[in-house]
Amino acid sequence: MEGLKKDVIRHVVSSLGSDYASKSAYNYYNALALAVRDRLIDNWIKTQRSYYDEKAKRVYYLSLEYLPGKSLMNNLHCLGIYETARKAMSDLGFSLEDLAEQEWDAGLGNGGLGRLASCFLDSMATLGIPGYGYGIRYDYGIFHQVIEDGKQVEQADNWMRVGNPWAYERGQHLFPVRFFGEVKNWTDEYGRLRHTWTAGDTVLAMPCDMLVPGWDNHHVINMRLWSARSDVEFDLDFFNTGNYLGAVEEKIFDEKISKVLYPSDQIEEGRELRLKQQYFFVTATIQDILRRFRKKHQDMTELPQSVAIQLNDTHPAIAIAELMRILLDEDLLDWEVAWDICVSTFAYTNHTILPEALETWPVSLLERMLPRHMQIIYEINARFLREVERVARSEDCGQLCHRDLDHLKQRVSLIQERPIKSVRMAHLAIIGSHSVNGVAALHTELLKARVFDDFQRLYPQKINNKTNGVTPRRWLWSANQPLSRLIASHIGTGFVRNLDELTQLEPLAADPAFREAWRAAKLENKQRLQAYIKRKLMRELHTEHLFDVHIKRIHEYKRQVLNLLHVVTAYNRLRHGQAADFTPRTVFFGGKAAPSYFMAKRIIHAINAVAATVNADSRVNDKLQVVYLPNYCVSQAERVIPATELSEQISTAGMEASGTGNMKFALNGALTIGTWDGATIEMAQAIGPELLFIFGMREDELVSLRQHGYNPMLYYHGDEELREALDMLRSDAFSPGQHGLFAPLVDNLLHGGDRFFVLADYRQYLGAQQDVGRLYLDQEEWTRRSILNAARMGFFSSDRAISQYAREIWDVAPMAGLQNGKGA
Ligand code: CJB
Repeated sequence: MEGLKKDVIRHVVSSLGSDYASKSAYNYYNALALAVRDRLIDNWIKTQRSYYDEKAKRVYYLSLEYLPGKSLMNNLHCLGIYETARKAMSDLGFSLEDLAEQEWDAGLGNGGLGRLASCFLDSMATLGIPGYGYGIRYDYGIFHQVIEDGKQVEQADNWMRVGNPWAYERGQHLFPVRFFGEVKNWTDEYGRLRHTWTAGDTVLAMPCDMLVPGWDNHHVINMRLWSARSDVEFDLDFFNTGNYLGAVEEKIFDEKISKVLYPSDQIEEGRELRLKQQYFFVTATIQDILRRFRKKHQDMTELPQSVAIQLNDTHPAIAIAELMRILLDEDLLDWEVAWDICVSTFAYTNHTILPEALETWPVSLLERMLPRHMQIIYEINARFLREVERVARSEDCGQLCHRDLDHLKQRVSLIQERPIKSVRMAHLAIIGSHSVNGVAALHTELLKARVFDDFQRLYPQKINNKTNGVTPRRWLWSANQPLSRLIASHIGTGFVRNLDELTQLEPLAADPAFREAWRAAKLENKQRLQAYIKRKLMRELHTEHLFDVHIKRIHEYKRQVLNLLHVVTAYNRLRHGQAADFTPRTVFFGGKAAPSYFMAKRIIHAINAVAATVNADSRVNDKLQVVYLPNYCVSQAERVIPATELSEQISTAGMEASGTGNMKFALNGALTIGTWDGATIEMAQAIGPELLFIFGMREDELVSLRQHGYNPMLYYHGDEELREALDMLRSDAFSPGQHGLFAPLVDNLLHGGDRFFVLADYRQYLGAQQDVGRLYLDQEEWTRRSILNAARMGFFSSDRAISQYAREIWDVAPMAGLQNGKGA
């Protein structure tokens, strides 16, 4: 402890240039972070060296998004020095919790996809998998959300303003990134046509490394994020003629590439800068991968034995064309050889079946920005369509006439003709990869049967499932110390590395003393949340209420509106005196809406409007409260999830690819009210469906309802309570003086087809909520179920998921000496 204290003081003085006596929390947080980073860097260097020494096959995880959140507490726990740090900082006059508040969340992602990437890096580090995360170091991450007059207002997330003590910026290792220009043809000595791309513009990519430690194992992997740097400092001509701003203009323009994360989430944002971001990070990454590979290899055909590249959704899919370009134009390989290398190296994860989220890029844009890549994509497509024809003709399917073949080719082509001629990035990713995986069992089945059914017929082995998981280090151990300590006092700490060990809790569910201790841990977390809400929102929570939580991105398919209709109905019953047996509850909502997503923003407004009315109504507000948590982010989730008793997972069946929040809640002992969707299905199977509150129509039932003509008006006319709730929303009951404010929401349900079947599931949802309320009154039974939920969550560790990727897709083994998680 004395060593750590000395290091912190030294950093306050020599790294931060401050007087250690000034006791600024900001300085002491930074100094502590630097002292912790010092303790990681030796192991990081040793880890990197060991990959070379052992000729390890490396995994590269390419993702345009990461959501690490805050690093301090997690890193202290991984290093096993949390208690030491707590005491050291207390000796220096600080509470560790308060210092940790100084850190800004690294919010380099939108939601589940980015957070999954961060969980996966944590698991690779813990399992000893030689892995790297690659992405972009955005200067501005996901916007900061404030709620003003009930509406979402976006503010810039200037997280870099105060510096980032965790990152190493490596300004000396720059990689060139080229755009635009033209392609020249030439003939090589064997008479083969060759191509050279001469670029128009060049930008530089600078690596920033963030160290990701494993749990208690000395294995520290790298998250390498690229930052754009101009290759011109000043244009001296402008400068000399006195045009100072003109002189820096190009520099500013170039560096714009890594300026800001696109805040869209599963909605189309086909902007030129976004494509630039994708290519910028992809080419820098591929250059870096090949630089490392070429240190030990000359023969490029050995690449797939040394390198596995996982594409996190289609955002990095242009990597396939980029690797082809390098192999063809720089290494001068033949097409077939280059293509085999590519397909064996790449694998692709799909995260959504929402049609509006499947990326396409206009051919005209690609031709201009990446002319050589567009040529390569055309060639990939031509060869692929010939192969489709060959397979289709050779198949014993007599019914396949030419017309069908033409349709098949149109459906699977990399190019879609309408509404504008574009490249389908998912098709490029499928064709250029040896593995395509979905992220939960139902999702993968839907990929096979619906979205990519043609590809499933063409490549029956390619599509496979890897159900998502979450890291127990952050989402149980670090976020929920009261519960973790209780668990550890009964079954030891092995569960942090091997989550299956939680099954040892099962017999304890029958022990009244353990149940009481379990409830005490929950209450402690509820009180912590209460204190936080009081500080941030100046609101007093009732900790004896059932804490019912719906936090995630705001999206119509996630159906926050269904939850809101339940709240309005409960409000009406209470007002009308029809709810004598109502179980008091506080309903929390939280989440960000894409700034360009009108309906999602209006939903936030409606939630806040209902909250204002309900909370101000003294007839009901001792029994029902609604809280909107502004600026939902990773660190907020770490506070809220441990305090949650009811987890809302109510997406339209078939629409949520997996969900990972669902896992975090159950792991922390919340019971789930949910639909038969995503990974909630597998959770119900693992836990026992009777221990969750499952309701609503299943995916196949919805398909059939749609086919037979779904008429939301029937539900409206047939259900008095539903009608009352919708009429109130449409009137100015929640928006005094602003009649019609929420009419778009209601019209969308009643006259817009209710694409997400909110009305169809309303009545069943109400029934399930009633069951919840009843069960909550029986605290012993509720606690028993809560314990069993957590005890049966072992499968949903990201360690299990990463082990499957490593074995079944990457063919990568943990580093020797780390298999059992022991440090070298
Ligand atoms: N997902 O967060 C995103 N962004 C996308 O653009 C597409 C999907 C989410 O990915 C998670 C991780 O796989 C899933 O759990 C979640 O269902 C999905 O919506």
